[in-house]
Amino acid sequence: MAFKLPDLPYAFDALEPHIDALTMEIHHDRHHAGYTNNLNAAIAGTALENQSILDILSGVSNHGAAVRNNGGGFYNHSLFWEVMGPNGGGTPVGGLGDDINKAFGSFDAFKDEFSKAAATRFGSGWAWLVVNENGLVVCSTANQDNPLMDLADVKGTPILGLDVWEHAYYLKYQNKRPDYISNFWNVINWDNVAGRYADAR
Ligand code: MN3
Repeated sequence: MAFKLPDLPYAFDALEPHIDALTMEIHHDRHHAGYTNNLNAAIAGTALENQSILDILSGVSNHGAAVRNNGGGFYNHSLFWEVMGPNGGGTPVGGLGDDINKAFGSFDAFKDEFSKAAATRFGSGWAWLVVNENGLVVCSTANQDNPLMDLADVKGTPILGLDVWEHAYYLKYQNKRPDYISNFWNVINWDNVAGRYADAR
């Protein structure tokens, strides 16, 4: 198997009450497992078996829909689990906090822009904070696309991502996506995001 489903780095109930344990279990053990298995099936016996996920995504326009959807799903969820955690929330400190203030005016202004990107993504997709040649930028993508893909409208290195597929919140929040988005801020692991920012620069 080329790619392996990463373990969830905390217990299913670690993000309660903001994200419920059953949603986390189904999301990781079924959805993320499914993307991983389907990615491996899509690349089996091809040259992509020997490529990193970053190389596959950066050339994804050359591959089929199965690689695009499942390669994105594999990568996006691997990032998503890590940028959240128990005892999360608050605001980023150090260089990332300073640069968010510079790029967006304030942390609250950044929060509004990111939340709006998540709320207005029609249907299934993701909201992102990325680093690119313009600095820190907020964007969103449809389905399992992401800013690492050569076909993305806004390209860059994602350092924070929010899954706004209904499977990410429907059990607890039903149709109230804005409530899920506002509670996401309570579970962000800013140390992980700051580490990704340092690596990306
Ligand atoms: Mn998902």
